[in-house]
Amino acid sequence: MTVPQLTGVHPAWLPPEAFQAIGSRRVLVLGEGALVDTVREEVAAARARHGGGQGGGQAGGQGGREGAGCVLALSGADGLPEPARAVAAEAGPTGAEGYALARRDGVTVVVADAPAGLLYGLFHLVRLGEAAFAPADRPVERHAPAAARRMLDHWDNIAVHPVMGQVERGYAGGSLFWRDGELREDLTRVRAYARLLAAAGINAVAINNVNVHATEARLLTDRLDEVAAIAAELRPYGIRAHVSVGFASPVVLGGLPTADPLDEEVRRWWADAADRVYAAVQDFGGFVVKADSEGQPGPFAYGRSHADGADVLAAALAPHGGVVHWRAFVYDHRQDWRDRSTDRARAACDHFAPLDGRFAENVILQVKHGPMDFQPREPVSPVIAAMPATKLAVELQVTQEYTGQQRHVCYLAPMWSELLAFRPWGEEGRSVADVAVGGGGLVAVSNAGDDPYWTGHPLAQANLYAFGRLAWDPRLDPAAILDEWADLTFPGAADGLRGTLHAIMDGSWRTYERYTAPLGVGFMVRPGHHYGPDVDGYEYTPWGTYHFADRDGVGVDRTRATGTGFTGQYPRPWSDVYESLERCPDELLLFFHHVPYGHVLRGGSTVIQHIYDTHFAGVEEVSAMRARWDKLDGSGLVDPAYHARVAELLAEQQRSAEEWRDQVNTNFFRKSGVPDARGRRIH
Ligand code: GCV
Repeated sequence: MTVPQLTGVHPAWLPPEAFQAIGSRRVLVLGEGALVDTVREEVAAARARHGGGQGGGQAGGQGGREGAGCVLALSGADGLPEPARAVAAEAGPTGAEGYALARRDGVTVVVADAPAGLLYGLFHLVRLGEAAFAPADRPVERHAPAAARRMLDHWDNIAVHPVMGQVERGYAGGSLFWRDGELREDLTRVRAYARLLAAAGINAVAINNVNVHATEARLLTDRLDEVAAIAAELRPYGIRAHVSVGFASPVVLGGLPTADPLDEEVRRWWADAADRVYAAVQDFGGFVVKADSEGQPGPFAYGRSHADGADVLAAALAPHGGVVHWRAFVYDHRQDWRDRSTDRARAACDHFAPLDGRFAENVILQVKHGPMDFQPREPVSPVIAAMPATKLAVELQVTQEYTGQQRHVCYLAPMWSELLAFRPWGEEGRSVADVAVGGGGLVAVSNAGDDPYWTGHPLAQANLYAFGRLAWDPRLDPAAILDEWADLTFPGAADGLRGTLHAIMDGSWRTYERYTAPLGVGFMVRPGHHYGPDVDGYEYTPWGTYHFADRDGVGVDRTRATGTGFTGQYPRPWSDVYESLERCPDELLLFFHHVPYGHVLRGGSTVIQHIYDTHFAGVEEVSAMRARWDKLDGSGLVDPAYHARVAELLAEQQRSAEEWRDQVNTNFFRKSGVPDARGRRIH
């Protein structure tokens, strides 16, 4: 294992300088195992660059700074030196991925029971930098991830899809894994990606799109060596590979006449497929399945339930310890817009809640965080509260499909943090984070690609970092995560940049919401690619994504009293809060209620005036973000190319925000006939 070196690619949150504190000291690494070797290699690479020492002797000896030293050790390792022994004894068991960190008698110590913990401990030291070696003793701190699985899903295709391209909803160039139908010859970048992910706390990656097309289906058969090659690059950083599979694989790949999950031959086919995969990749994570959704095949074709469907894959994976991520994103995408009784928001709960308790132990039901589809504002999905006897994973979208497509700054950690802290059963009950960490963990759609900055917009790196950190600990403060990311990403300059980064990024999700989607209305985007405004673009389509705006009012009546009854899918108190026009939070009003434009919000404004005000304010906020960034020009705090790219994207964000403002305001002015109370220009 060698630490990957890339040229021409931005180092994101692991620039060489981030290893200065470790690399300039004498470091002792003790223990056996592949991930311990990774730690050793990391330390050796840091030392080679920064002139510290590493060896089998005592920490704190020659070769580094006088009196400095560091021990990274497995708690059961031979020859554990005194400070590490004492820290291990005081810390007690650290678990499979946890570690303890302390500083005693001038030696900084990380101890872990298992190699993965040591790797995460190393990255903790990287985050701390010099602070890890401050002269004073540091009491023992124990760290362990909240969720056992912290996963990224890639929507990467092998063969370039005629409409969706190489990466579906990808805004960061091509796939890190494949190019034009072939596995990339040089996978160094995949290893560098794994390294970044491990430093953020991720430990699982699904490598291909959940929409499984003909070429990608073959990852289970004659392209299995590609899975093995990618898995080999992820493994040194503790990341397991998972693969998205098509439910119809027994037919498509196996030539069977059916994919009926209750058919014996089908069950055998899946068992053989799993055996083959594990023969090639012993630490394979499992399958991800999008079934009966947006044209993907599924068990409904055979009159079977999704529990039956998931079970056949689960049974195949169980002997190997693998899991099935079965997605709950099931709805009718061929809806008749004239039919007001069908409500896409209801679909996942209607399909899955009755199956609670019927899924096998190794099935994880992967639920999008909202009931629709990653809109800038949605309530939490009611499925999260409706299936206490099922392991649930909550799915987030790091790729910014509906939040500016990595052309707009939109720091998503505040949104995720808010929804993870939401308590579906009220203040006394468990939170969304509790459900996820006690169940299947957190999953997100990745925003990374072969772009030189990894994520298209350089500042979108913060979203990838923040997802990993929140999956590790959902209670982390988004602003503190931003500091961490900035300290690592801009070594030596973070102090000068912090104010600007917070001013631009902390509130950027709310700013985005202001100039796009007011009060929980979603999908006012251009159909297909989903960038830019189109107020009625999805209004009369089969996708079930409506706002029902007319000359009198706007919003979707999802109440039990007069609407689709969706509010009834929530437990109390939210079923009552959302049902009530008076108690429903303003930001979700139009998600739950259809109201006249003159309806007065809890905040005191009318709905129409709120639409105007927020759209003007959103654009002003973008102008302020831009002015702030421009001030950095020539400051020496940011590399000029980085600065230029962000500046260029902010200009596009401003153009787009103005377009949103003008289209949304004009549309609602024309529909309602109500002028802006402040007389601003509406076209
Ligand atoms: C991978 C939305 C996106 C699709 C995506 C789908 C999903 O509908 O627009 O591109 O498909 O979600 O999550 O499966």
